[in-house]
Order: sequence, then structure tokens, then C-alpha cells
Amino acid sequence: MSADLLTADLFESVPDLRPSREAMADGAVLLRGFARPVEAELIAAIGEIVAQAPFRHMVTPGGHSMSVAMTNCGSAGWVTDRSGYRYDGVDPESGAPWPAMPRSFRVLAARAAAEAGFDGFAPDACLINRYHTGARMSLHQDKDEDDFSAPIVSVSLGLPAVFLFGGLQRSDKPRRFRLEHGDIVVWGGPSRLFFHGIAPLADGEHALLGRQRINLTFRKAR
Ligand code: MD6
Ligand code: FE
Repeated sequence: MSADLLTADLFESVPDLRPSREAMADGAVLLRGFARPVEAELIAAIGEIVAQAPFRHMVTPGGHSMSVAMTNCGSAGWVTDRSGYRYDGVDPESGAPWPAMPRSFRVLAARAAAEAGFDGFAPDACLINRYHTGARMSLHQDKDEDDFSAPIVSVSLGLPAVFLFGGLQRSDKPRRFRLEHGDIVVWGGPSRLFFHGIAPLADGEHALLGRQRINLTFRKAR
């Protein structure tokens, strides 16, 4: 076995030995455990949001129901239906505006962005993704936003997942990064439009969130 493989095994099985900060690409950085100090506030706030705007399986323009369940908070919510992808200020299920973005969310996203070199990040959209066992996100680009100069800040909670991180072409072979509870990916600049996805979620039990992974993706949509 090569030294590389041995090192990969070691780092995956002993999370505490992995670096707290890892460059993923030019413009993309993984901040391990950055959200841990505020995990309880985040989880409580997610509960309040979901009580107003429940998770739902949205339908793609091609007519497929997504395996990931979604909701939003903030003035712009990402939605998909048969007519396409868009940001909408209103929850199509209720006709009401999406729940406001909690201050704890905005503060965390801005601090993580600043840590990665993006000062003044002021997200107006927070997409909340919920993965149960087997749920996955196929390779895609985030390109429904008006302004690609702002980064995206992505917070992982609950069960670990394998993040697939490709390049500017769909055919670029993705690299795999394990994202654990509390990890944040900040991503902008030259890699802002890289293809990426999430491999099917493995079953497990998380001490705070049970058998699920929740991802918060903060964006400046408008
Ligand atoms: C997820 N994340 O982590 C899905 N997109 O569940 C994304 O699709 C994503 O994490 C853009 C930037 C960061 C992300
Ligand atoms: Fe994405």
C-alpha cells in the first residue's frame, strides 16, 4: 500500500489529527469544527425555522423528486419546481415569506467568510438541506445567484458526509472531502463555479441530530 493511502486512512479514522484548516482549491477552504461552539444555538434555530417552513422534497425541472429535503430562511429562498430553479422571497408551500435569518446564522457565516479572507459577507439566503440515509446531491454548480463575487458559506451538522469537489467542467474528476459535524466550507473566487455534490449518506447515529445530516448553505443571492 502506498504511503498516501496509509495517510488517508489514518486521517479519516482519527479526526482529531486532521488539520483545523485545509485549502481545498484556490478560493475554497475547509474550516474544521468552526461551528462547534454555537451548535446548540444553530440546532434550536433550525427547529424554529422548520416549524414555520417544514422540510419538503422539491421537484427538479426534469420532474424528479430530490432525495434531499429542503427549506430556507432569509429574504431569498432557493426553490426548484417543474418551471426551473430560482430564488423566491415566498415559500411556495405556504405563500408566506421565508422565516427571517437568525442573527446567530448571519454572525457565524460572516465570521467564517472573514476567516477565509472574504470580509463583509452579508448573506440574504440560507438554504437548509436535510439528508437521511442514502440521500445524495448529484454534481452541480451554484449559479442561480446574481453576484458570483460573494463566497458561499456551507455549514455541516449531524452525520458525516463525503463532499465531491470537481472543477469547472462536469467531466473533471471530483476529489473527496469528509465533512463532519461543525465543519464549514467557505468557497469563492476562482472555484466559485466548480462542480460539486454529496455522495449517498451512510447510515449512522449522531449524538445531537440522530440519523441525519443537516447542511446550511449561505449565499448572497441578490
Ligand atoms: C451540502 N452543499 O453540503 C450541499 N454548494 O449538503 C452544496 O451544494 C454547496 O456545500 C455550494 C457551496 C458549498 C456547498
Ligand atoms: Fe451547491
